[in-house]
Amino acid sequence: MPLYVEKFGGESGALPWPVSRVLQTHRTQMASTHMRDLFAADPARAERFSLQVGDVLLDYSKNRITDETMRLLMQLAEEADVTGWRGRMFGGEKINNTENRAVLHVALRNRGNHPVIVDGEDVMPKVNAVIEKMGAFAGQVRSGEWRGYSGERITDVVNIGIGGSDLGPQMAVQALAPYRHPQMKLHFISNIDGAHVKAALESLNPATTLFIVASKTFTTQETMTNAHYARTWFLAQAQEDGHIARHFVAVSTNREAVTAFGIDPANMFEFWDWVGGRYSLWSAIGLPIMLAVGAERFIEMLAGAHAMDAHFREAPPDQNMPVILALLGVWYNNFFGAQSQAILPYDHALRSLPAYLQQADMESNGKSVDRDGKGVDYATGPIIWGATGINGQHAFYQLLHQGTRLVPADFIVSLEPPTELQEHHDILIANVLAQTEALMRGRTREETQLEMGSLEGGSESSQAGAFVQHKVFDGNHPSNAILLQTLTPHTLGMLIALYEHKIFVQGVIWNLNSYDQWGVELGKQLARRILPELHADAMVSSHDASTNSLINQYRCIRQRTTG
Ligand code: G6Q
Repeated sequence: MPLYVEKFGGESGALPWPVSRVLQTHRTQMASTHMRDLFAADPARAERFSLQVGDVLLDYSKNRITDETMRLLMQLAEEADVTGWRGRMFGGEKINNTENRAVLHVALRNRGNHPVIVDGEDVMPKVNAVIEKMGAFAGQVRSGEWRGYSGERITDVVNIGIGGSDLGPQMAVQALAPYRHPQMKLHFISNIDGAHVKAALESLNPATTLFIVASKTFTTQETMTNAHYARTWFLAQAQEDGHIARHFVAVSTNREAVTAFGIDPANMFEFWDWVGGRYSLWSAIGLPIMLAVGAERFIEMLAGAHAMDAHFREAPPDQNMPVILALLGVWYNNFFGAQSQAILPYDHALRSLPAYLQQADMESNGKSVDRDGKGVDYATGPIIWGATGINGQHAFYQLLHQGTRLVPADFIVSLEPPTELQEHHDILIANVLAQTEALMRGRTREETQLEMGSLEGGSESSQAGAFVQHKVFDGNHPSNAILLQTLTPHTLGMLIALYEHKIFVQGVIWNLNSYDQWGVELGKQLARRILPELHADAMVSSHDASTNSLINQYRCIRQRTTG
């Protein structure tokens, strides 16, 4: 039985490239092809559809593809001019056209140090200067040379930031936990819910705590409110404003606002408008990562990303990992009607990766107008979701196996065990391999009957027949296996850069500007309008009936609780 989405898929209009029509016809031809048969017919399939870059292996053989599919998808990349756009990005052209900005997170990890020109200026000297300044600062804090106002060493670092100024460093600090300084604890405050900041500060000692206020704009309401609260909390004990300099540093592009907050500009780590928030963990926004694991490890992470950049820049499209991953995503998104993409790490250290990629991908390609502001009639970025795979197996995998939706999945695995618990690791690996196999193969009615023993005697009752159906799996569910030799700063850098470039390539194929985020800006404006109305004396009536009523209910509660 065809999947629901396949039956009603094709609602998406055609992509604006000629080969799209050919791909549509090819997809119809592929409708009855089962991956099980493709594997049976070609013993070399896994080898042919696998690619190794350094310590990262991509096995994409469990996809609904043939050589012809890949040939057509490569043609799609060519017609969309992926190579040309790639050159424009690396060349510092202002491909973020709605904000008139270059897109140069690749310059932040340009370990080869070749000049990167923006507005006639090589940005590498200032990139390197900030890395050096971060390194010197991190070194002092980590060694205990940097002391708090009472003369004690710093034991806790609190990053106050949100979105791109939170998710990246938080994910990377967690991923690199085995490399962490044993006497340094990292905390992340993002939520404006007072419960978050209260709980985070509860067990901390102001005298041994360092705050990083991380905000590209230094105007984001959530971050600034939490930062002001933290400053008040700190001063309640430290008393003197002069002590702030030992305990508050800023990461921002806005020197004026940092100074106005009371942070010494000498304690400000700079980055630039050509670094998008969700691509900023390579910049000074990565300061918490450096404090946790040290400058050397941080630079190893940059070097890993640089290695993936070099691969993306140089490898031919059909041997190019980000290009292949992107095209497979487009194949399901635009030709099979798949609405989402699951990210399933089988590595506890990567448990925040799905949330990180959710922002990276959905903020970049969740757009409905093309680069020229014209509405699109084809599907663009998918819904990105996921969680650690092993927990997911006991929760949402049921839908992946037997639901009515097509959900392409990326399984991310570290081959070497992260601990000495070898048996745990063997079980983990056995599970991920079993899942990718089961999703691909499924289980036929016959196999199910044999397993249940219900074929014995030659016939089955209609009751038994119906029951068998519950245990049948269609299979043919696509997945990629991304295998890391082991999770290190270097492979983490490669992995993140792999996804960044995948997102870039998909943006090119969907003809989007992947680097603006007007939806986020709207949220920043709207709440500011409602905020004063929450403590207005008179009933609020300037919105729609629902919003008015919700505001007024809150006003009543607020009046009651604040007297
Ligand atoms: C990322 C987005 C957004 C941003 C946050 C925080 O690409 O622009 O998630 O990172 O809104 O912004 P600030 O760093 O300016 O506080």
